[in-house]
Amino acid sequence: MHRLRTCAARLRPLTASQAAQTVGQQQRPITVTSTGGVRTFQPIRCYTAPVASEPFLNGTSSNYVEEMYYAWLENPKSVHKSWDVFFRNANAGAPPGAAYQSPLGLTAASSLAAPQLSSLVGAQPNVEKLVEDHLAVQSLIRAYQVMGHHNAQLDPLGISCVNFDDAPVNTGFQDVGFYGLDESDLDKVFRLPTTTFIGGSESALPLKEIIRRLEMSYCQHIGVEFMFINDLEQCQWIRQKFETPGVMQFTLEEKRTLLARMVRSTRFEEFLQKKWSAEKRFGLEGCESLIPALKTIIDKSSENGVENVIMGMPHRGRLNVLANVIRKELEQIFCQFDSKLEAADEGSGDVKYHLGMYHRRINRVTDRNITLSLMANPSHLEAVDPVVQGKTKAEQFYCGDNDGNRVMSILLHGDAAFAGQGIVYETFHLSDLPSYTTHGTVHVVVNNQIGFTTDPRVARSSPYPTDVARVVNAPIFHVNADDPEAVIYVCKVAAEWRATFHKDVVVDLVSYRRMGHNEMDEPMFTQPLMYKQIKKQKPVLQKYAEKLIAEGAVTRQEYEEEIAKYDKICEEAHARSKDEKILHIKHWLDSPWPGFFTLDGQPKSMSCPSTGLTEENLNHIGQVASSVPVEDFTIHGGLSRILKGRAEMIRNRTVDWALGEYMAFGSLLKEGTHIRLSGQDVERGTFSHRHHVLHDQNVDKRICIPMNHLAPDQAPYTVCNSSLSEYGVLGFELGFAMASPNALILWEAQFGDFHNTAQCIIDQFICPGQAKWVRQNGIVLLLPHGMEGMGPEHSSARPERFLQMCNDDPDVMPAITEDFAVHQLYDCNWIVVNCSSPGNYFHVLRRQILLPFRKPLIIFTPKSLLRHPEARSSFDEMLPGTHFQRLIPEAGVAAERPEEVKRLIFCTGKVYYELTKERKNRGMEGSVAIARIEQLSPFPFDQVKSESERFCNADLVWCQEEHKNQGYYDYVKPRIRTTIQRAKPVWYAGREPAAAPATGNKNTHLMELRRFLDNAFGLDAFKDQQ
Ligand SMILES: Cc1ncc(C[n+]2csc(CCOP(=O)(O)OP(=O)(O)O)c2C)c(N)n1
Ligand SMILES: [Mg+2]
Repeated sequence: MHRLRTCAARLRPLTASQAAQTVGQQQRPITVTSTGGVRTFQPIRCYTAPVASEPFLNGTSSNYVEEMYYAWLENPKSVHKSWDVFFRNANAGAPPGAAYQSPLGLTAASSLAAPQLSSLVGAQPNVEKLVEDHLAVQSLIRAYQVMGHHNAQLDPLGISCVNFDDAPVNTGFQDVGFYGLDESDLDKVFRLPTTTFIGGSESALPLKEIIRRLEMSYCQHIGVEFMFINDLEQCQWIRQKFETPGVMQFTLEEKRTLLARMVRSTRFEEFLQKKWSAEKRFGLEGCESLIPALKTIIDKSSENGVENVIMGMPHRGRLNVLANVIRKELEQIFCQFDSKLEAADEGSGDVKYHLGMYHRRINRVTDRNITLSLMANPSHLEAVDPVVQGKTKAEQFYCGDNDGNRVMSILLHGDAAFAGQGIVYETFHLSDLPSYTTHGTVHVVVNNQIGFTTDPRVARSSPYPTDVARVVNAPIFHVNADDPEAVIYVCKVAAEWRATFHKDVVVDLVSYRRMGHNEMDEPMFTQPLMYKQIKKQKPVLQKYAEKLIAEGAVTRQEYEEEIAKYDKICEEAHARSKDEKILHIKHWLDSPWPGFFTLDGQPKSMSCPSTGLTEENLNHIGQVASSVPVEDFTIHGGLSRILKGRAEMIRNRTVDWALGEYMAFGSLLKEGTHIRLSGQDVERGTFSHRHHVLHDQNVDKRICIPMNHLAPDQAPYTVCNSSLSEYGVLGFELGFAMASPNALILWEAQFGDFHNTAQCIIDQFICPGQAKWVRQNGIVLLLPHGMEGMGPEHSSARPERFLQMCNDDPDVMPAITEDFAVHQLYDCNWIVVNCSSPGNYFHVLRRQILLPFRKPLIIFTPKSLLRHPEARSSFDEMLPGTHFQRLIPEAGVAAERPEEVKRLIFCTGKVYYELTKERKNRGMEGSVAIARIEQLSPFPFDQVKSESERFCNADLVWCQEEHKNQGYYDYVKPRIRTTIQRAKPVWYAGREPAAAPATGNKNTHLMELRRFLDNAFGLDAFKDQQ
């Protein structure tokens, strides 16, 4: 082995510097004219090792020679005789230029008898020409591998507008001149490089055959895009899959299964069209091979050990996928077309082509159990992508599937959406991150070459709709969807790729859309020529059936029977569907939580136990929070001080914000609840207060997460800095939270205002998710918020937006029952809180898990309060028996003689501290009471009522630091008014309405603060408004 390397190394050209030293030895370049133009070769006589000083060796050719050399070492007969002689001489130490000898016995006479061999030696020992031609062939092979897909016949309509601009593809017989070859070379035999598999068991082929085989591999109905992948093993793997002669052979059984699947796919759409021709269904016509494609990916993956497949897809073909891939009962699908169907579940429900589904069944091909789920999704194209990934990650995490061998995701896309939606890119960028990878997703694009009414020519700037996948080096298999066997083949390869490399892969089904965007649309308005062609297009099922009948794989009768069989299944299901009178959305759940609810889907109780902890427990968690639980670990000096500070607080039985969070997380972990905190820079915390991951100052990548050193039987704590994405990462965490109710999943925005780049996840999933899809979710959003003079950015987490989307009625006073607080939570669509103390933050986090149901929780979190000396809580507020306080009533001087209080100020969050300071400065502790509404929604009607009744002679003020058209005012005012039966006005003290969330000028900020504090404490301030 060593000898081989040394000898091969001696054959390498010099480096540039070495060449410079020996430049004097160089000879004049040789110029060769060929059909491809003029080529110049430098006869580099500058090798230090005399044996390698051959005129034909330059940088590129030496690679070729090296390859020959290895082949020769393995078997001297595998190379041409001339090489054999050359290597023998070189090995024997022949002087420069002398290693080559014209091989004896290969004369012009023998060349007549063996035309192929003669071509190598040719008219004589023109070794340069020999190497040149071999290199040319190598380049030609490479050209096919790189660009063969440009010439593949991918478009069933033959009108593809994929534009490769200035990238001409020089392949085929007619273009050999480009490589310096000519027609007379077509019959010459060339040795194949190791970077191709077209030879099968042959190591050399005539040029003509090389081209034919390359055309077969790269320019038929499959276009393989992979040469951008910078991993040799992966490239070789793909080459082997597509180049090996005869790889695309199908057994008779496989062909018949494929035909049966095509029958189901096609006849399902036809059945729906026949029965409900005026209903939208976003049919699959024109891309019917999607169904066998997905089934193949699933079969293959099941064969490779996958037990759970989580899928996300848009509207196109969704009903077909539900029926024929997930195997939802047909009557359940058909009954949804009945407009008289009554909804059995509370909530809005959703249209049929958005609902999700979960099904466990036996895979008929592998005879193994497989769970298939299709995630419910909104109309917003591609929004479900990160959600699917998060759910997949969670399923992998909870079953200990560290490499994604048992759980996988499949994502379907439309061509326009895949290219146009940025979330696709964000999702791809999660695919290889340690805390976010799902170990490879198979992406399938239904590329019908149109998006609604828009041509790809104006819908994207890249040649293919799939180019976005190149950023993660995912191979892309384009395939003509009118060739079902080619489709099945690429799907097999895609599934194998995922199982082998655990990386993403894309299948691009190049197809067409037979109808309009939906079945009522007229496509000829906008795509007249395309649709003229489509009208002429023979349906793929018909084409494939005719092919198989012609081959004798099936008889016409068998084919017709298959159709009749499926039509009968549909008819019978349709008859049964008429008995369905009620639509249960819960039958369309994509993520059931068995065991968490009662059998009929209700919470097991309607109460929430105390969220407090024992003193011992608080002390224990506090100690972990203020220490480094591993040996020989050097932390930063600044961090040592922080930990000392924590220890001091624990000794004093108090917590600040970071410790409050620690207590909540630590205790839940000890109780067996998994916690995952994700977002940008969450490990340390944007404001450097959290420090959940410690870094050894001396050892690279050595980290310690103390929260994972709490107890041997604790649940794991995952804290992970995310990519710089909100839409993708929030979607991911939402998906993660779907998998299990026994986990606290939190996403933290760097600053609260950044949540708006994830607005789609908030608006379409988090806010209405349960109403649309009867699916609960306990995700927590931590949104730093506060007007601290930092300018219009970074100040507001836009509480007004969250509050505007709460489903409680501002004008109806609810009946106050004993378990009102929990009932209210059960009925709401999400919980919105703004805690003013670390103790209350601690409680609300724990309550999130101790509640018998799950609701999204939005927490506006503080910035300056993280270090505010007054924003601390005593252990006393966190002991057993204590709870989250929805409203923190006035407990100071004003509470002693409430009837003498002139003003009751309601507020929330940080402004409380500004108000108490101002009240103290003004000496108004006895005349002004301040109550904090900690849980904004659902609104604590009961507690606001008792607080306002307690201070019965006080006027009422809502005070906020946000601008009037922002913040909480519009939400709280009508609710306070409803509570007090509109007996009094609710005055406003806060900033004036404004377009921006905050001023960029510090002085203006302070002036505004002064002004609204004056209003809040000026007992005559609202006289004029009365
Ligand atoms: C984010 C988003 N923007 C716009 C739309 C409206 N819309 C619905 S389908 C569609 C065209 C989708 O084209 P493509 O992705 O190619 O899927 P196809 O319908 O062709 O299968 C558009 C623009 C949407 N649903 N989501
Ligand atoms: Mg499309």
